[in-house]
Amino acid sequence: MRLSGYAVAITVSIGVVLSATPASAQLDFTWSPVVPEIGETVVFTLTGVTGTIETATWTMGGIGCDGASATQICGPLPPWSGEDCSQFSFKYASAGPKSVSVILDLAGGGNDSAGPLTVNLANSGSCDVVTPSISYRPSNPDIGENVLFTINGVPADIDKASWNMGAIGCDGADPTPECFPSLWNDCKSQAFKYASGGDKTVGLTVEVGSNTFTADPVVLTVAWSGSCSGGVGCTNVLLEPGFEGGSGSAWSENSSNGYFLITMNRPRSGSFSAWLGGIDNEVSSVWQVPPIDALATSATLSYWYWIESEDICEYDKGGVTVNGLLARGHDFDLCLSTNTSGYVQSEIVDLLPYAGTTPEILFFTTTDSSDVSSLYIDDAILEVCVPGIPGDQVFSDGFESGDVSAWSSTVP
Ligand SMILES: [Ca+2]
Ligand SMILES: [Ca+2]
Repeated sequence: MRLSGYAVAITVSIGVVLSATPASAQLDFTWSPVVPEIGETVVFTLTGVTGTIETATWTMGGIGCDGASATQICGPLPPWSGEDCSQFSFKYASAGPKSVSVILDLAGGGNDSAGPLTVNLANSGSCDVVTPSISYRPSNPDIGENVLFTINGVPADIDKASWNMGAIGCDGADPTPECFPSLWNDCKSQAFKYASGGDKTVGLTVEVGSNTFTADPVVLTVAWSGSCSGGVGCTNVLLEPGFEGGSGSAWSENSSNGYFLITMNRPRSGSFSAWLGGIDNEVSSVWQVPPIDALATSATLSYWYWIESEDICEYDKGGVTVNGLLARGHDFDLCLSTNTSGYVQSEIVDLLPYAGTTPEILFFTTTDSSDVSSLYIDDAILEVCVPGIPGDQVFSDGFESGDVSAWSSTVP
């Protein structure tokens, strides 16, 4: 009897420990990383859960990236259905202390809570998604030709861009240039001239906030033609290519409704861009007549554009004309399905056939009577390359030897 009695007593005391102690004293949570950055994924993990979670209601102490609510409920409804609510991820949109607590509804009607605990967010990081990638043009450069590399996928300001061009450049140029932003340079592009031909693997890391992001390397092939010593010099012959002079400056403009077209509405660089369209029944145009040197070995126009339209296709148009002729491939339908949701870089217009002239380069839109469309233009480049060697050698590119292919490019 006494032995039996002891046994009963032990059983009861164990039972008290396991089930009679209030569960709320046991529920807790941890998070990782301990001191997260803005925009960094913070994983909260519940410990001491004493049943099956039906819903977990988190009070985050601050809103999340993309406006995520400061109250988050993990439960049986989408998008949570089927998820294990013992873990929960969140990205904070701001720095400083966040008072975090959680309330659980448990299967069978019980509930439990933990917190508040303070999560201290570091004053660094960003909600901006940073996925840098590299593009470049021209696609098949020669030795000594200017290659323009562009960083895509980094909407935030870059604090530093570190390149590895994969080979030495002309004049012994460092193959690992670094760019720190200035008033004139946002570091989102980098020019380089290769001193040799062959395949070059180009790498890039960018620093945004205190984070470093690495782009996937790209391989470009430099043709074994051309040379650094040829002394080809290239310049952008457009004045105010970023429209930073505002209206009434280097660009001529005309709006059928009498609007100023160079505005501060949607700059890609600096403060200004050209805003064409933007109202119904409008014909907008901006233009320049830049000189293209008679000795040019290349003359290429490119620009950044943003299509924003509420219309269906076929009614609102935009594009580029050269001396009044539509540039092939640069005539845009401005409509819902061609919206670019931001600036994109154009293809190149080959203007070498205009060497020795001052062609009129014109950007335009026309809109009809309903459903408005806009075409924004910024950062136009008409890069004209001219040999920088004495006059008696300027035809050494083959013009005099009968190879006229470089001089007879198709008219846009
Ligand atoms: Ca600009
Ligand atoms: Ca329209």
